[in-house]
Amino acid sequence: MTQKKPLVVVTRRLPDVIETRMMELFQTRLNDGDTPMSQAQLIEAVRTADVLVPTVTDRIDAGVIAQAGPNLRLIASFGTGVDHIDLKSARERGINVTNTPGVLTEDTADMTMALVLAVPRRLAEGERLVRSGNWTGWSPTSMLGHRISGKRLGIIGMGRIGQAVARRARGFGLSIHYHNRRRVHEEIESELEATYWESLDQMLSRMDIISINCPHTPATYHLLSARRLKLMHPHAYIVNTSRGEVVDENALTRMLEGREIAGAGLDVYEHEPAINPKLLILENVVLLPHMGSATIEGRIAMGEKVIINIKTFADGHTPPDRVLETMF
Ligand code: 8YV
Repeated sequence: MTQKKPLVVVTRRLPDVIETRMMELFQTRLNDGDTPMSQAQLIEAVRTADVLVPTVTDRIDAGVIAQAGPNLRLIASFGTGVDHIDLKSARERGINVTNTPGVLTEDTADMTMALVLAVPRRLAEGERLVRSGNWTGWSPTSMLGHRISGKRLGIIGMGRIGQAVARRARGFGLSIHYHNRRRVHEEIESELEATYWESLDQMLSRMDIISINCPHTPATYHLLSARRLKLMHPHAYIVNTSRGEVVDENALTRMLEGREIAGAGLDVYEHEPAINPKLLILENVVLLPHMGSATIEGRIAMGEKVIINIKTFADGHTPPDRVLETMF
Protein backbone atom coordinates (compact mmCIF):
# COMPACT_ATOMS: atom_id res chain seq x y z
CA MET A 1 0.00 0.00 0.00
CA THR A 2 1.32 3.44 -0.86
CA GLN A 3 2.08 6.10 1.76
CA LYS A 4 -0.92 8.20 0.77
CA LYS A 5 -4.18 7.60 2.58
CA PRO A 6 -5.77 4.36 1.38
CA LEU A 7 -9.02 4.53 -0.56
CA VAL A 8 -11.55 2.75 1.64
CA VAL A 9 -14.91 1.80 0.12
CA VAL A 10 -17.63 1.10 2.68
CA THR A 11 -20.62 -0.83 1.33
CA ARG A 12 -23.26 0.15 3.93
CA ARG A 13 -23.95 3.05 6.29
CA LEU A 14 -22.02 2.72 9.54
CA PRO A 15 -22.56 4.65 12.81
CA ASP A 16 -21.80 8.37 12.36
CA VAL A 17 -18.80 8.39 14.70
CA ILE A 18 -17.23 5.57 12.72
CA GLU A 19 -17.80 7.20 9.34
CA THR A 20 -16.43 10.51 10.67
CA ARG A 21 -13.26 8.88 12.00
CA MET A 22 -12.80 6.95 8.78
CA MET A 23 -13.00 10.18 6.78
CA GLU A 24 -10.33 11.71 9.02
CA LEU A 25 -7.98 8.76 8.61
CA PHE A 26 -8.60 7.52 5.08
CA GLN A 27 -9.87 8.57 1.69
CA THR A 28 -13.31 7.17 2.24
CA ARG A 29 -16.18 6.39 -0.12
CA LEU A 30 -19.38 5.93 1.88
CA ASN A 31 -22.82 4.62 1.03
CA ASP A 32 -25.08 7.39 2.31
CA GLY A 33 -28.23 5.75 0.96
CA ASP A 34 -27.42 2.43 2.69
CA THR A 35 -28.87 0.45 -0.22
CA PRO A 36 -27.13 -2.95 -0.45
CA MET A 37 -24.73 -3.02 -3.40
CA SER A 38 -25.41 -5.17 -6.45
CA GLN A 39 -22.71 -7.60 -7.62
CA ALA A 40 -21.90 -5.09 -10.43
CA GLN A 41 -21.44 -2.31 -7.85
CA LEU A 42 -19.25 -4.56 -5.71
CA ILE A 43 -17.08 -5.33 -8.74
CA GLU A 44 -16.82 -1.61 -9.44
CA ALA A 45 -15.76 -1.10 -5.80
CA VAL A 46 -13.05 -3.78 -5.73
CA ARG A 47 -11.60 -2.51 -9.01
CA THR A 48 -10.73 0.86 -7.53
CA ALA A 49 -10.45 0.43 -3.75
CA ASP A 50 -7.35 -0.19 -1.64
CA VAL A 51 -9.60 -1.50 1.12
CA LEU A 52 -13.16 -2.80 0.94
CA VAL A 53 -15.38 -2.72 4.04
CA PRO A 54 -18.27 -5.12 3.34
CA THR A 55 -20.95 -6.53 5.60
CA VAL A 56 -22.95 -9.75 5.74
CA THR A 57 -25.24 -8.43 2.97
CA ASP A 58 -22.43 -8.37 0.38
CA ARG A 59 -21.49 -11.54 -1.48
CA ILE A 60 -17.75 -11.26 -2.04
CA ASP A 61 -17.49 -14.41 -4.12
CA ALA A 62 -14.81 -15.70 -6.49
CA GLY A 63 -16.37 -13.70 -9.35
CA VAL A 64 -16.06 -10.42 -7.45
CA ILE A 65 -12.55 -11.17 -6.20
CA ALA A 66 -11.41 -12.11 -9.73
CA GLN A 67 -12.25 -8.54 -10.79
CA ALA A 68 -10.25 -6.89 -7.98
CA GLY A 69 -7.84 -4.20 -9.07
CA PRO A 70 -4.13 -4.38 -8.19
CA ASN A 71 -4.61 -1.97 -5.27
CA LEU A 72 -7.06 -4.10 -3.33
CA ARG A 73 -5.01 -5.61 -0.51
CA LEU A 74 -7.52 -5.74 2.34
CA ILE A 75 -11.13 -6.73 2.87
CA ALA A 76 -11.94 -5.42 6.37
CA SER A 77 -15.36 -6.92 6.99
CA PHE A 78 -17.78 -5.27 9.42
CA GLY A 79 -18.95 -8.36 11.34
CA THR A 80 -17.65 -11.59 12.77
CA GLY A 81 -18.97 -14.17 10.31
CA VAL A 82 -16.96 -14.34 7.09
CA ASP A 83 -19.11 -16.81 5.16
CA HIS A 84 -20.00 -14.07 2.65
CA ILE A 85 -16.35 -13.85 1.58
CA ASP A 86 -14.56 -16.43 -0.56
CA LEU A 87 -11.47 -16.72 1.66
CA LYS A 88 -9.65 -19.07 -0.70
CA SER A 89 -9.97 -16.72 -3.69
CA ALA A 90 -8.87 -13.81 -1.50
CA ARG A 91 -5.77 -15.70 -0.34
CA GLU A 92 -4.91 -16.72 -3.89
CA ARG A 93 -5.05 -13.07 -4.94
CA GLY A 94 -2.95 -12.01 -1.94
CA ILE A 95 -5.84 -10.08 -0.40
CA ASN A 96 -6.00 -10.03 3.41
CA VAL A 97 -9.32 -10.46 5.19
CA THR A 98 -10.20 -9.22 8.69
CA ASN A 99 -13.35 -9.40 10.80
CA THR A 100 -14.57 -7.98 14.14
CA PRO A 101 -14.61 -10.81 16.69
CA GLY A 102 -15.26 -10.44 20.41
CA VAL A 103 -17.17 -7.17 20.48
CA LEU A 104 -20.57 -8.65 19.63
CA THR A 105 -20.31 -11.74 21.82
CA GLU A 106 -22.34 -10.49 24.78
CA ASP A 107 -25.03 -8.82 22.67
CA THR A 108 -25.54 -11.92 20.55
CA ALA A 109 -25.62 -14.13 23.65
CA ASP A 110 -28.25 -11.80 25.19
CA MET A 111 -30.43 -12.15 22.12
CA THR A 112 -29.95 -15.91 22.10
CA MET A 113 -31.06 -16.05 25.73
CA ALA A 114 -34.01 -13.79 24.92
CA LEU A 115 -35.16 -16.35 22.33
CA VAL A 116 -34.47 -19.27 24.68
CA LEU A 117 -36.90 -17.61 27.10
CA ALA A 118 -39.35 -16.24 24.55
CA VAL A 119 -40.20 -19.41 22.67
CA PRO A 120 -41.10 -21.84 25.49
CA ARG A 121 -42.87 -19.05 27.39
CA ARG A 122 -44.85 -17.95 24.29
CA LEU A 123 -43.78 -14.33 24.64
CA ALA A 124 -44.57 -13.20 21.09
CA GLU A 125 -47.89 -15.04 21.08
CA GLY A 126 -48.89 -13.31 24.30
CA GLU A 127 -47.87 -9.96 22.90
CA ARG A 128 -49.91 -10.57 19.75
CA LEU A 129 -52.92 -11.53 21.88
CA VAL A 130 -52.80 -8.27 23.84
CA ARG A 131 -52.33 -6.13 20.74
CA SER A 132 -55.18 -7.90 18.94
CA GLY A 133 -57.62 -6.70 21.57
CA ASN A 134 -58.83 -10.30 22.06
CA TRP A 135 -57.39 -10.80 25.53
CA THR A 136 -60.27 -11.48 27.88
CA GLY A 137 -58.29 -11.51 31.11
CA TRP A 138 -56.33 -13.89 33.28
CA SER A 139 -57.21 -17.56 33.38
CA PRO A 140 -55.53 -20.47 35.17
CA THR A 141 -55.14 -22.38 31.92
CA SER A 142 -54.45 -19.73 29.31
CA MET A 143 -51.11 -19.07 27.62
CA LEU A 144 -49.36 -21.95 29.36
CA GLY A 145 -45.86 -22.45 28.16
CA HIS A 146 -43.05 -24.62 29.42
CA ARG A 147 -40.67 -24.06 32.32
CA ILE A 148 -37.07 -23.16 31.47
CA SER A 149 -35.46 -24.04 34.78
CA GLY A 150 -34.26 -27.61 35.08
CA LYS A 151 -34.22 -28.23 31.32
CA ARG A 152 -31.28 -29.30 29.17
CA LEU A 153 -29.76 -26.77 26.77
CA GLY A 154 -27.64 -28.19 23.95
CA ILE A 155 -25.30 -25.61 22.46
CA ILE A 156 -23.93 -26.31 19.00
CA GLY A 157 -20.66 -24.38 18.70
CA MET A 158 -18.91 -23.63 21.98
CA GLY A 159 -16.85 -20.63 20.87
CA ARG A 160 -17.05 -17.19 22.43
CA ILE A 161 -20.78 -16.77 21.83
CA GLY A 162 -21.67 -20.34 22.82
CA GLN A 163 -19.82 -19.92 26.11
CA ALA A 164 -21.50 -16.57 26.78
CA VAL A 165 -24.88 -18.22 26.18
CA ALA A 166 -23.95 -21.02 28.59
CA ARG A 167 -23.04 -18.51 31.32
CA ARG A 168 -26.39 -16.80 31.00
CA ALA A 169 -28.34 -20.05 30.74
CA ARG A 170 -26.87 -21.36 33.97
CA GLY A 171 -28.39 -18.36 35.73
CA PHE A 172 -31.79 -19.54 34.50
CA GLY A 173 -31.27 -23.03 35.87
CA LEU A 174 -30.59 -24.78 32.58
CA SER A 175 -28.05 -27.57 32.48
CA ILE A 176 -25.40 -27.07 29.81
CA HIS A 177 -24.55 -29.56 27.11
CA TYR A 178 -22.54 -28.85 23.98
CA HIS A 179 -21.25 -30.18 20.73
CA ASN A 180 -18.18 -28.64 19.17
CA ARG A 181 -15.50 -29.71 16.69
CA ARG A 182 -13.22 -30.08 19.67
CA ARG A 183 -13.76 -30.29 23.34
CA VAL A 184 -13.21 -26.95 25.11
CA HIS A 185 -10.62 -26.51 27.83
CA GLU A 186 -11.28 -28.45 31.02
CA GLU A 187 -11.43 -25.23 33.07
CA ILE A 188 -14.18 -23.80 30.89
CA GLU A 189 -16.08 -27.08 31.00
CA SER A 190 -15.98 -27.15 34.77
CA GLU A 191 -16.80 -23.44 35.16
CA LEU A 192 -19.91 -24.00 33.02
CA GLU A 193 -20.57 -27.48 34.35
CA ALA A 194 -20.92 -28.35 30.69
CA THR A 195 -21.26 -31.86 29.29
CA TYR A 196 -19.49 -32.51 26.00
CA TRP A 197 -21.21 -34.61 23.33
CA GLU A 198 -18.89 -35.83 20.66
CA SER A 199 -21.92 -37.10 18.75
CA LEU A 200 -24.25 -34.32 17.64
CA ASP A 201 -26.91 -36.92 16.84
CA GLN A 202 -26.91 -38.24 20.37
CA MET A 203 -27.02 -34.76 21.88
CA LEU A 204 -29.94 -33.72 19.66
CA SER A 205 -32.02 -36.66 20.77
CA ARG A 206 -31.63 -35.80 24.44
CA MET A 207 -32.05 -32.01 24.67
CA ASP A 208 -35.01 -29.80 25.54
CA ILE A 209 -33.63 -26.69 23.84
CA ILE A 210 -30.99 -26.47 21.10
CA SER A 211 -29.06 -23.26 20.46
CA ILE A 212 -27.02 -22.86 17.28
CA ASN A 213 -23.91 -20.79 17.86
CA CYS A 214 -21.43 -22.14 15.33
CA PRO A 215 -20.23 -20.31 12.22
CA HIS A 216 -21.50 -21.20 8.76
CA THR A 217 -18.77 -23.02 6.87
CA PRO A 218 -18.88 -25.73 4.19
CA ALA A 219 -18.77 -28.23 7.09
CA THR A 220 -21.75 -26.72 8.94
CA TYR A 221 -24.01 -26.09 5.92
CA HIS A 222 -27.31 -27.86 6.78
CA LEU A 223 -25.66 -29.37 9.83
CA LEU A 224 -29.22 -29.55 11.10
CA SER A 225 -30.52 -31.51 8.12
CA ALA A 226 -33.97 -33.07 7.89
CA ARG A 227 -32.52 -36.32 9.24
CA ARG A 228 -30.91 -34.63 12.26
CA LEU A 229 -33.93 -32.44 13.04
CA LYS A 230 -35.97 -35.61 13.27
CA LEU A 231 -33.75 -36.79 16.10
CA MET A 232 -35.09 -34.00 18.31
CA HIS A 233 -37.90 -34.62 20.77
CA PRO A 234 -41.36 -33.34 19.82
CA HIS A 235 -41.25 -31.21 23.02
CA ALA A 236 -37.90 -29.62 22.09
CA TYR A 237 -37.22 -26.08 20.91
CA ILE A 238 -34.56 -24.72 18.60
CA VAL A 239 -32.95 -21.27 18.61
CA ASN A 240 -30.70 -19.93 15.87
CA THR A 241 -28.76 -16.66 16.14
CA SER A 242 -25.84 -17.82 14.02
CA ARG A 243 -26.52 -18.33 10.31
CA GLY A 244 -29.62 -19.61 8.57
CA GLU A 245 -27.63 -21.90 6.32
CA VAL A 246 -26.74 -24.14 9.29
CA VAL A 247 -30.37 -25.36 9.37
CA ASP A 248 -32.41 -26.83 6.53
CA GLU A 249 -35.10 -24.15 6.77
CA ASN A 250 -37.68 -26.03 4.69
CA ALA A 251 -37.28 -29.19 6.77
CA LEU A 252 -37.51 -27.17 9.98
CA THR A 253 -40.66 -25.44 8.74
CA ARG A 254 -42.31 -28.77 7.91
CA MET A 255 -41.48 -30.10 11.36
CA LEU A 256 -42.83 -26.98 13.08
CA GLU A 257 -46.02 -27.20 11.03
CA GLY A 258 -46.44 -30.84 11.98
CA ARG A 259 -45.58 -30.11 15.63
CA GLU A 260 -42.76 -32.64 15.35
CA ILE A 261 -40.77 -30.09 17.33
CA ALA A 262 -42.35 -27.66 19.75
CA GLY A 263 -41.08 -24.30 18.51
CA ALA A 264 -38.26 -22.18 17.16
CA GLY A 265 -36.68 -18.80 17.76
CA LEU A 266 -34.96 -17.57 14.63
CA ASP A 267 -32.86 -14.46 14.12
CA VAL A 268 -31.30 -15.68 10.87
CA TYR A 269 -32.58 -17.38 7.72
CA GLU A 270 -31.22 -19.43 4.89
CA HIS A 271 -31.97 -16.88 2.14
CA GLU A 272 -32.07 -13.55 3.99
CA PRO A 273 -34.02 -11.34 3.82
CA ALA A 274 -36.40 -13.93 2.29
CA ILE A 275 -38.11 -16.18 4.82
CA ASN A 276 -40.06 -19.35 4.14
CA PRO A 277 -43.59 -17.83 4.03
CA LYS A 278 -44.99 -20.79 5.94
CA LEU A 279 -42.96 -19.73 8.99
CA LEU A 280 -44.76 -16.40 9.07
CA ILE A 281 -48.11 -17.93 9.91
CA LEU A 282 -46.91 -20.30 12.63
CA GLU A 283 -47.68 -19.40 16.25
CA ASN A 284 -44.89 -21.51 17.71
CA VAL A 285 -42.03 -19.45 16.25
CA VAL A 286 -40.45 -16.15 17.20
CA LEU A 287 -38.93 -14.44 14.16
CA LEU A 288 -36.38 -11.64 14.40
CA PRO A 289 -34.71 -9.67 11.59
CA HIS A 290 -31.02 -10.65 12.09
CA MET A 291 -30.62 -8.30 15.04
CA GLY A 292 -28.54 -10.43 17.41
CA SER A 293 -25.67 -7.94 17.53
CA ALA A 294 -27.75 -4.85 16.86
CA THR A 295 -26.80 -2.54 19.72
CA ILE A 296 -25.39 0.96 19.28
CA GLU A 297 -22.47 0.06 21.54
CA GLY A 298 -21.75 -3.11 19.58
CA ARG A 299 -21.91 -1.46 16.18
CA ILE A 300 -19.53 1.30 17.29
CA ALA A 301 -17.12 -1.29 18.72
CA MET A 302 -17.31 -3.23 15.45
CA GLY A 303 -16.54 -0.05 13.51
CA GLU A 304 -13.60 0.71 15.78
CA LYS A 305 -12.23 -2.75 15.08
CA VAL A 306 -12.56 -2.18 11.35
CA ILE A 307 -10.65 1.11 11.69
CA ILE A 308 -7.88 -0.50 13.75
CA ASN A 309 -7.54 -3.30 11.23
CA ILE A 310 -7.28 -0.89 8.30
CA LYS A 311 -4.90 1.51 10.07
CA THR A 312 -2.61 -1.26 11.29
CA PHE A 313 -2.50 -2.75 7.82
CA ALA A 314 -1.93 0.63 6.14
CA ASP A 315 0.97 1.23 8.55
CA GLY A 316 2.59 -1.97 7.31
CA HIS A 317 1.73 -4.37 10.12
CA THR A 318 -0.41 -7.49 10.38
CA PRO A 319 -3.94 -6.43 11.31
CA PRO A 320 -5.08 -7.83 14.68
CA ASP A 321 -8.19 -9.59 13.37
CA ARG A 322 -6.73 -11.28 10.32
CA VAL A 323 -8.86 -14.22 9.21
CA LEU A 324 -7.28 -17.37 7.79
CA GLU A 325 -9.15 -20.19 6.05
CA THR A 326 -7.64 -22.61 8.53
CA MET A 327 -9.57 -20.93 11.36
CA PHE A 328 -12.82 -22.40 10.06
C1 8YV B 1 -23.48 -8.63 12.07
C2 8YV B 1 -23.29 -11.12 12.31
O1 8YV B 1 -24.30 -7.62 12.41
O2 8YV B 1 -21.12 -10.42 12.83
C3 8YV B 1 -21.83 -11.27 12.36
O3 8YV B 1 -21.35 -12.32 11.92
O4 8YV B 1 -23.99 -12.01 12.02
C4 8YV B 1 -24.06 -9.89 12.58
O5 8YV B 1 -24.40 -9.88 13.92
C5 8YV B 1 -23.31 -8.66 10.59
O6 8YV B 1 -22.61 -9.77 10.16
C6 8YV B 1 -22.63 -7.45 10.10
O7 8YV B 1 -21.98 -7.66 8.88
